[in-house]
Amino acid sequence: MSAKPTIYLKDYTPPSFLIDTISLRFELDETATRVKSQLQVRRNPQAAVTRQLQLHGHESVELCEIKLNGAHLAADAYQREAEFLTLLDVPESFELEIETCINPEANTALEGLYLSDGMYCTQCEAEGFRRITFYPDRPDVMSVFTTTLVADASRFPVLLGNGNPVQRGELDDGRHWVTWVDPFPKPAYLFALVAGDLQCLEDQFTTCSGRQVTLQIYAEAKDLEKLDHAMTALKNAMRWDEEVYGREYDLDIYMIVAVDFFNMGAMENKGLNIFNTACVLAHPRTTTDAGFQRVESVVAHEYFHNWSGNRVTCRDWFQLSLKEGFTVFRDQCFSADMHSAVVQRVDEVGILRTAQFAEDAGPMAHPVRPASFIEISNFYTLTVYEKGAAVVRMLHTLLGADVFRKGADLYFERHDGQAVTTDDFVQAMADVSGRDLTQFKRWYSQAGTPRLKVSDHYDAASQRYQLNVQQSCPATPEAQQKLPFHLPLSVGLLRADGSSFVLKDGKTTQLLELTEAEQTFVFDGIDEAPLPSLLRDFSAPVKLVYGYTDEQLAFLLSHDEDGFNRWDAGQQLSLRLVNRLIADYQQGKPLSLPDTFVATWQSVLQQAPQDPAMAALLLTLPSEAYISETAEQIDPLAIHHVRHFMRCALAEQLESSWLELYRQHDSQSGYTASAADMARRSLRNLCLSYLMVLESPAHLALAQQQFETADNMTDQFAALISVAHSGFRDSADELLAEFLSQWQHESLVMNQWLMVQATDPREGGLARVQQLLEHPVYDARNPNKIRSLIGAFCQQNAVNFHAQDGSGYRFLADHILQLDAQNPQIAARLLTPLTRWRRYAADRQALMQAQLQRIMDKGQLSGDVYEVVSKSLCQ
Ligand code: 7MF
Ligand code: ZN
Repeated sequence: MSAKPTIYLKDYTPPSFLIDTISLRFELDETATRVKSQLQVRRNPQAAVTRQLQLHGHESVELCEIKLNGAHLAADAYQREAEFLTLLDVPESFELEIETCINPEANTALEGLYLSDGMYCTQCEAEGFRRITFYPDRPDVMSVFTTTLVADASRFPVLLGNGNPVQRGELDDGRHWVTWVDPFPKPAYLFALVAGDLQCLEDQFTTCSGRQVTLQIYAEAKDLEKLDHAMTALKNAMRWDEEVYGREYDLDIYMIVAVDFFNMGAMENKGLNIFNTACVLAHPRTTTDAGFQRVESVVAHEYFHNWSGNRVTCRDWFQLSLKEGFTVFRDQCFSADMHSAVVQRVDEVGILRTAQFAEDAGPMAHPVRPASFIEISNFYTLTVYEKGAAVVRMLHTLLGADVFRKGADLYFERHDGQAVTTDDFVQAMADVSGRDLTQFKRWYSQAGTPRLKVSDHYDAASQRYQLNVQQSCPATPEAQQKLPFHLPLSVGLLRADGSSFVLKDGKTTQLLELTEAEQTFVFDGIDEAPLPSLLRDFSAPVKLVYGYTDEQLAFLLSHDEDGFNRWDAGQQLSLRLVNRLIADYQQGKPLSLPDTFVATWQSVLQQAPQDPAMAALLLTLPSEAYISETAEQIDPLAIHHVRHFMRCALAEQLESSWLELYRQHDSQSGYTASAADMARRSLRNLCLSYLMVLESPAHLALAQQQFETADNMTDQFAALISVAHSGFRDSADELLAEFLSQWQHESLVMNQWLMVQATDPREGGLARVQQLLEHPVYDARNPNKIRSLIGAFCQQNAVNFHAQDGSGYRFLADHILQLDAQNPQIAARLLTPLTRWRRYAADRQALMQAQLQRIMDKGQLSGDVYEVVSKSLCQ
């Protein structure tokens, strides 16, 4: 049982005291770091009068000394509880001095101050600062921070803090110190420090108003050569925010530090971002194209937070999507501008429609602005991030780009330096547009994925076409009944020749606004029966149902002018076939592919050279995860078997086309990271993956040759995975061994090596993973390793994880129990696949529930794991 109480949004009250300034001095030591903090405190005129000051403080923090206005506090003047330090009687305004002692080496949770590979770093979002010192650790308390770091000069030559360095010096004992001042008031979650033996790549950026900003990216010396891509991404992001949002950077220096031990992707600490090495290091030899793109988008995301998150921050953690949803929307638009907009959209909708929709249908479902939580770190979710971004995107679509920009300007201007709410964000949009967005705000308060049921009617005599749309939303833990949403439904109408009708305002895409549970939209002057193209560019995060025939989907696939819908038509067409084949498989019938389906693929293959990026998307079958999300009940074995069967049949029947395309898309000259080259590689490697399922020695030789001769990780890794997951066992083992010896000193490459093996669908997966847990490249304390091995096995190896004997579930539960004492955030995140037990048949349900119960019965759980397990069991 967890003793942690549930926190409710409705209970929010402003802070009783404000902290105008905080001055921190860290005497860094592996096991006993001394932290002196000096606070200027005053009562909040906006809050109810009280003489009690309650400060947060984690139980691991030792209180050494406390002084008020220079005088030691008597022991009966304060109370120390597990999570708090309460001063019982304080004046209106005063100076508070606190000295604490903490142990970075013992910090395996990686929250607060800890050691990553011998270097000091911090992670304070959301509630890590209370593991450093006693403080009102809530985002609506904003203060000007001054930080002094003191450490051994030879082992920790680099000492970094937020803001600008203002003073430095040396002590007699071989230690040195640096003082940093951040002039912008900020909440404690944006505090950071780093101390280590680091090298940096430095560059300059001239802002739109002509100010010079120094850019520095720090890493261990061996990784210095992997920082160029992040630097380019940073400069592109800075320019983009100036051009698209009119937002300029505000300090003289912007630093990024790469660390190996990190619970998440990255963190936007003011002026001092800290990044997981996996999200900042990139080099063609060691990083795949997907890795390059991740680095670019994470660098941009953290940079964009400087305005959407730091200058304007969250009032409380229920408002998390205020900064995260908006910032994800911003980084999505940035990536779309840097690369192919359709490919970017397909990728982001893929995440939303598989993982977020699944979350919205499970026991942890919550609104974009949750109403309650036990542990806030469990709410850094796809709903807050991805659905939150989709909600901001809908405002952009409803208001148009120009009005949206004016709304963003007003929001930043009105709330600069404040901690605000999602209502404030929407209000700025309402004020500039003159529109009433009250109903729209239901997107923030109602969970669940709405369903749109669309039907139509065409009357040739009156040339009138009508679309009828009904919306509904399933019950979720917080609410049985849902009110209708206000949402943009973008539609086009196709003629028989494939062209789009010109609709309102001379445009071929019309924006319909849904507000009612049922609505009918009328189109006049439609001179032939049209085929509707619905929800273009995925204009709202909903499940759309319309009775297309297979022929109509194939028509959209070849003719729709909306790239996203063209791709989606192909996906829906494949999905239907998948479902028919799953039914056949379950009834023991033989499987076969209809000729029409193969013919459709043949024609996509023929046109592939015209747009390789799009072709690579179109020629990829719906993922097992997406098939699972859309299934009535998930049968992991059937899904895997059917998808594999389809890949084999398509490979066999179109073998010469795959081979020809593979050969055509060979790189002519060396590697480049251009969009065209990435598209070429993705199509070529897709061809290889189809060829390899045929298990022919000739194709194996092709893959082996690609593995040996590749000058970049994208091609080498694609060859590796295609062989490693094939029936050629000996060749698979050989290549895996060769890859290991080639890259054993590259930690991030070894994550990929672990992942290939963890996701291998062939029999005996669990045993292989268990062996790898003992391998020298594995490190049970490093979150990246845990995710690459245990996480990948449980989330991307459905056939093995869902083994009928329940061994996969037991394995996961064993590791959660072990991990919870070490790193509760990672333990809770790893739980996700077990929480989905209701989606499976009774036998698997029982096995999954039994493991959840076993975790629950352990007792002494962290709040993180307790919240997820208890909610999963009671729903
Ligand atoms: C791009 O949001 C998109 C999302 C919190 C940590 C980074 O900037 C962040 C941090 C989590 C989950 C996803 C992301 C982040 C975090 C993230 C990173 C890059 N404020 Br938890
Ligand atoms: Zn973020």
